[in-house]
Parts: sequence; C-alpha cells; structure tokens
Amino acid sequence: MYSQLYAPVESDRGPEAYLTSQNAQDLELEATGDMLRFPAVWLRDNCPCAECLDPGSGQKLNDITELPEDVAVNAVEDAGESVAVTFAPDGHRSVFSRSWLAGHALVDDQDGDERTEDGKELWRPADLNRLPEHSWPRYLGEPADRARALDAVLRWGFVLLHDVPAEPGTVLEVAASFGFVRETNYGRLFDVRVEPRPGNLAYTSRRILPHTDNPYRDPVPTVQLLHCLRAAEKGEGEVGGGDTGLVDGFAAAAELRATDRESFDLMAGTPVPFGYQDKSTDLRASQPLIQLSPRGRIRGVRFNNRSARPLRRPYAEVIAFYPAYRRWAALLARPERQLNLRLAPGDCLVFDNTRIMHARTAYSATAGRHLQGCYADLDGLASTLGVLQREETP
Ligand code: OGA
Ligand code: NM2
Ligand code: ZN
Ligand code: ZN
Repeated sequence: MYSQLYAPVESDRGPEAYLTSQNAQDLELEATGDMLRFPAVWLRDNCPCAECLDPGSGQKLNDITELPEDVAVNAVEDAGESVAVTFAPDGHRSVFSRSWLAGHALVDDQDGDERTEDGKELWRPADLNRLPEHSWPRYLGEPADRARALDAVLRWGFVLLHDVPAEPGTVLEVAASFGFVRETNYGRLFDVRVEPRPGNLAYTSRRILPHTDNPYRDPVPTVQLLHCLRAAEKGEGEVGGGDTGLVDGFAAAAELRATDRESFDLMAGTPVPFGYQDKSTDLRASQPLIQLSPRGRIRGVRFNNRSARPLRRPYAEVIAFYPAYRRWAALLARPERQLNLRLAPGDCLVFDNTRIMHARTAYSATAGRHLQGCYADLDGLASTLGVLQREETP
C-alpha cells in the first residue's frame, strides 16, 4: 500500500506525520523535537471522541474485544496542534492533540509507577540538608505549604509536622487532611503508652528496633501517623528516652542489591509469614521482605521481627535464607542509616509504612510517654497532592 519508507500523508505543514510502510498500522509523528511512534490499536483504544469516551465522566466506553482485530491507520491529517487519524477497516476517525500525544509517548521498559524507587529520593541522614518539617497551622492555612508537606512523604518518605495540638484524637484530623483513616484491629486510632497487659510490644517501655507496622496485613496500611501527646520525662523536665529513629528502607535495599546481590535476591524472592493473634484477631500474611515491581525495581519493604512466624520453606532454602536475613537486618541497623528524632508534644510524624522503618529507644515505664497513632494510605495522599497541584497549575 505504501511504497516509500515514510509516506507523508495529507499534511499542509510539511512531512511531520507519517504512516510507516514497514508497519502501516502505526502513526509516526514529530513532537517537541522527537520522532514518536504509536501503534494503531493503541490509538484506537485511546480515542477521545464522544463515542469512545463518556464526555461527562471522561471514562472509557469501548470494549477491547469489540475493536476490529485488524485495526490500522488508514489516513492522517496533521493540523499542527491536532492530528486526525482515520482507521481501517471501519473508517472511525479520532482527533488527538499533539501535546496529548507528546505527553503519552511510549516509553522504554519502565514501570511507570511512582511508588517504586524510581519515583523517590533515597537518603541517609547525611543526605538530608534539612528535615522535611512543617507547622500544622501553616499547613492547614496554605495549600502550597500543604502540597510541599505531602510531596515530602512521597519523595522522602516522611514529614514531621509541628504544633499539632497535643489533644487526644487530633491525629485523626491530620489523617483526614490528606486522606482516609485505615481502621484496623487496633481501632481508628491507637494509644502508644505502657499498658498493664500489653498485647503488643508497642504498648511497653521496651526499645523497638527499626520495623514496618502490620506486616501481617495484606495490603499493609501504607501510611502511618504518630502524634506525640507527652514525651518521656525523667523528672524535673528531663527527657527520658523514647527517641524515634527512621531508616529509609529503599535506600538500604538499594545498597544490599549493590553490595550483596545474592542476599538481596533471597530477600526479594522468599515469602516470609507474619502473624498477629489476640483474642479477637487472627491476622496472617506471607510476603517477601523486599517487594519488587514487575520490572524488578524496589517497591516495598516489610520488616518486623516481632511478628515474623516460623519460616516453612524447603530445608536448603531455610539454610540459605538466614545468613541473608541477618545481613539485611545488620545493614538496616547501621547507625549511619538511622535518622534520630525526639518527638515533643505537638509533633506528628507522617511516613510511608511501605518504605520507612521506624524505631524507638527504651524509656522508663513511669515516664508518662504517650503517643497516638493511626494508619492511612498513600493513594489517597497522592490524590490530595494531585488536586492541590492541579489548583496551582491550572
Ligand atoms: C509502634 C511503634 C513507636 C514509638 O507502636 O509500632 O513503633 O515511638 N511505636 O513508640
Ligand atoms: N500498634 C502500635 O504493627 C505492629 O504490630 C506494630 C502496632 C500496636 C498499632 C505495632
Ligand atoms: Zn472514537
Ligand atoms: Zn511501629
């Protein structure tokens, strides 16, 4: 049908859009200096006409099984800002804006997933020029400040909010400012303080090593909030332990991959059972300690020795797993990876529970320390940020 390699088609602006003779199904066009190529079936599936996209909701109406299997680009009219494509065999016509096409160019082999390490700034404490910290009244009052704070959670994995009134229940207002509380067996919110009969080591004054919460849930809550109502006191206003540590699990996993590929592969490839049981709860989930995306990029970490259950794998796998697990834990525990903070009353940490491990030092059981926490999710947080950014750049 097309004898030349590139046949300019019905363009009054010079040969900018082409059908290729090698594959007459494709559209090739120049946009912002690049030659882009789109398969006919892809174009047809993404047709923005009112028959294919519901104009009110913007949702797709078509069904892939109803598109002609031999769909091909039959003609192209390049009007500069927009490009009209007529398809064979049924003559359907679609008009795409050039900027939309440029913004949706096919990419090389990537996940296109901002949740992986590719969407993050990996850190050690020494890399943080300043802490991502914001004042709650300003966060509430100024959308641009709120956007920066939420962006910090996605980019760095955490944000520290100050001046959140140290009143019980306020942590729920913080969660509601960017998303939806994820209620769990611990309630909509939980009190972290010394309890007489603790069902979880969190409710003691023991030290807790770096971990992620609720590894025995699937899916895990992806955001955690910890709001300090009362810091540990030694008496006379002196601080008495209960300091917080944060570790970037993605940065640590990237180091494990770079320095000890075998251990990394074992952490990414071995499902580990986790569980939590009390009189009204029996939660179990089995997932690897390092979760990878379909393209093999780091996408999540789960680490919580308290809640790990006996590994039941073939003998040789168990033998191989333990040294790798020990190396991964040792890497996570390196002091130069841990950011140490001391939460004061009114401070509220918001962090990515699929990436940031948190820890606390021991404190005296009579120190009066009291935090309130709750869980939420990253998708809602990212949505709130997306809307704020839409308002910033109309
Ligand atoms: C927890 C926890 C942190 C703290 O409850 O899981 O990590 O600072 N607590 O008490
Ligand atoms: N608490 C604080 O995930 C865990 O088991 C860690 C969670 C009890 C809600 C503690
Ligand atoms: Zn259409
Ligand atoms: Zn915890």
